[in-house]
Amino acid sequence: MTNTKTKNPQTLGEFIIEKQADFQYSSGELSRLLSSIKLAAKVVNQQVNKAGLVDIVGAMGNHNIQGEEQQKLDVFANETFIAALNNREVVCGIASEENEDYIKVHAKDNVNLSKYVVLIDPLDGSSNIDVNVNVGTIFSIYRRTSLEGSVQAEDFLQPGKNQVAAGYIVYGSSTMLVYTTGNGVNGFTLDPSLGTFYLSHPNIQIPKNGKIYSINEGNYIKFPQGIKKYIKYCQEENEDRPYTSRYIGSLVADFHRNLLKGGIYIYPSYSNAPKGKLRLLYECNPIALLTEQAGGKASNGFHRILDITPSELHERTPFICGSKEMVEKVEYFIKNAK
Ligand code: P6P
Repeated sequence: MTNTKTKNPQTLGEFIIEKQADFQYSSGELSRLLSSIKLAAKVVNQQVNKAGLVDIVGAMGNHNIQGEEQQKLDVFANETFIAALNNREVVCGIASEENEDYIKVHAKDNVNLSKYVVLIDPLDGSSNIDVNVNVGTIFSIYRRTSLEGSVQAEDFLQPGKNQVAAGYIVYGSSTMLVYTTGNGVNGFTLDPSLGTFYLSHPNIQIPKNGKIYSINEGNYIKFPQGIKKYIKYCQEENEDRPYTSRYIGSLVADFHRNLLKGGIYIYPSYSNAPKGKLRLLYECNPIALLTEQAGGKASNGFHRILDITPSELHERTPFICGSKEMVEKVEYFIKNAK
């Protein structure tokens, strides 16, 4: 006797279609865009999951525009997401951490009516691939601002508050796709046997406070005074402290854990990285939108990340994001550092 009470969990495809109604005058274009990201996520997941078995691990010998040695899986992920977005003509432009300049997507009949641009970090944390640590893909979607013709730089250089959607895929013990279109944050877990993402974490809310702090303490001596004081605050025997230090070296994995359990991720500016290390457009802005949609906070220590107007595609920013009260505590220490 099957238990008719247990409703099948909703698939990502069903959810995207159902939520399409959230968009006034929705033409279904954003739904098709999100579906192409879903497809690329499955293809990349397949390769990430067998990275140790096929000749796809290990540096390709090339260096990306960041000067970072490109792991083969980086290149594969980048090409997979670009192809998925290109082939369905759902975007007019694509920017990627792996590409120096943005890509103009030309429709077959040269009339590209798509109104969206996508920015991606195709495989964040990729230096962890060959040691089997979680990696992730981060994506950010805007409506173009230029009115006609090919996509322009201005379409990508928008403040993060203009994003129409943002999310990530975390390839880990299970593979999850977490995203927002401005109406809350929802998480979907891939059933690899069916190749289907199912709604597993509806309406995610990050706890207002937490006991996990994520920062590369190896750089402690170079940190600004306020950050040093906050780290010492986390380690004090007092009230609800000491906190737990958890740092994987993969933003998506560290953020995902803090989103579900409460916590804070910090990549500050310091002597070696005067503007921090993380990229504003395709790492910090999408994660900041998810953070705020889940009830948390994301700043550069002084200003809301989503209010920053970028001046260049690959610009960096100091990044502090997670549980609201923890971010506010760091901001307090930064502002009152002697
Ligand atoms: P570090 C990965 O390269 C990344 O962009 C983030 O995913 C990660 O949190 C951070 O850099 C790690 O940087 O300097 O601590 O190794």
